[in-house]
Amino acid sequence: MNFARMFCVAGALALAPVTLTPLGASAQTVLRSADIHPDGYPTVEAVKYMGELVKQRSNGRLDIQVFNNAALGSEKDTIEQTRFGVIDMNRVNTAPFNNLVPQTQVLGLPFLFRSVDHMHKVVDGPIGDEILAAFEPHGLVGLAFYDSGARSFYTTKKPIKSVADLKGMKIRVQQSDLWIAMMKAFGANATPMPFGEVYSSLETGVVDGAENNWPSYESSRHFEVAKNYTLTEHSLAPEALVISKVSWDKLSPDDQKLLRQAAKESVGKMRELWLAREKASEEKVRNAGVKVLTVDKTPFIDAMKPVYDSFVTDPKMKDLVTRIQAVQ
Ligand code: BDP
Repeated sequence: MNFARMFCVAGALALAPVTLTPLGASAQTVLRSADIHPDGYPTVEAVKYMGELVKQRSNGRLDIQVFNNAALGSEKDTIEQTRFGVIDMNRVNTAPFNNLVPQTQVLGLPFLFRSVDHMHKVVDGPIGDEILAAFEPHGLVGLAFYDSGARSFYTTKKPIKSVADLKGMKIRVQQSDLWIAMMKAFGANATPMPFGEVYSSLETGVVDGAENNWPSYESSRHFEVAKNYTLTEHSLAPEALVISKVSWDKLSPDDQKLLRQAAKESVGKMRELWLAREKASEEKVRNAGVKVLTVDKTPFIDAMKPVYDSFVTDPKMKDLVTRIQAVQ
């Protein structure tokens, strides 16, 4: 009896913010969204596009304001702020979420996806939704995955022509244990740091190299100081778009639906922009004199066995990897 009553009270309280939040016809909710990339970068433009959709469909009641260029801080910091509702939304690569939401690690596993098409099929299907749902216990609601192309190594002095060349090199990585392990397995010394510190670290020799996709290599101007780009294409780790659970819970179920739908629709737009930007960025850096090297990927793939051995251990992770591999 008492339990039943407690349950009812708890249920009413849980519903209270949703039903009683005064999001009346005139109230306006502006969601602040963080991104480290500059204007024109596909992730930034995709979230702006999503903002247009929600504004239109809510008759101006809902809006999204993108604070890009790392105006709200580095990714690690903005993730924390988003968890606590200081920032409403965030677009970040999946790697900085790896330690917090272990299920996201699977998307960054080296050489797991056979192609971009394979990655799309996985993130667009039930596995993608399952990983998005895994953010929720950590104060975040996963809305969508965006493309991030393939990541490859770039170095300041010695070009990487084989796995052996990576031995002892200081390579900047994103702040994720999985990525640190990957560098170790390649024989390199992983140096985790925020993206904003990479240019000067390359320039001053704090690191010998880093790794990223064409658009980030270009927009960050890392190509000016690290001119050897080796097409290892070791990971297709996508970007994630999340909203704070605190902000989410203040929205009505209808508005939550509207946001989810607009986020999903922004994915198509993002992919279009991404394809064009990848080409343009590659052309720009090649014209700037970057040396692009191709390698036999087999030794790089083989070197990643210890990463799978230590990160794909528990049955759930194993099952996730098997299901991803089975997606045709
Ligand atoms: C870019 C991602 C960005 C990451 C950055 C990095 O879009 O979210 O911060 O790489 O390497 O490709 O830190």
